[in-house]
Amino acid sequence: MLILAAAAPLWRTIDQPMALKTLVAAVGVALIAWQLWWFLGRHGAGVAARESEAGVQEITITVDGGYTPSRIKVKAHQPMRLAFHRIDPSGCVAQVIFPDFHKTLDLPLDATTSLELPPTEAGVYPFHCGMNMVRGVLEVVN
Ligand SMILES: [Cu+2]
Repeated sequence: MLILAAAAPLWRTIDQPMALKTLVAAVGVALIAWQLWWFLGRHGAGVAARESEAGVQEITITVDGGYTPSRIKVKAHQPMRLAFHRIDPSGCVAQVIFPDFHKTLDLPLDATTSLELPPTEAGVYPFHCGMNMVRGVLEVVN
């Protein structure tokens, strides 16, 4: 027959020092802040596209676990050509989507694929991978 020891409680509260509780809370807040910065923050001011002789703004974006640069600055009312150089074998980044331009581009591995976009108004135009996990921003400024 199984006899349960009634005297011993199943758990007991261990009172931790206030300093330890504060430290744990502070580390938690710091991790949340870091996570918000990592996922939502701006990482740098962005990289400006250079202009070709034909007046087309050009920039090459390396696709490797993310877009480098991930924030691209171009001038408004001028055509642009974005060249994506994909070296990441992950299927995640096999496509890049520009929702505001209704453009979807397939990116073959170890190749550079260019996307030409028409001159556009100033604004912030996000782009992302097929699953909306890897993101970048096209910043069009006057
Ligand atoms: Cu993805």
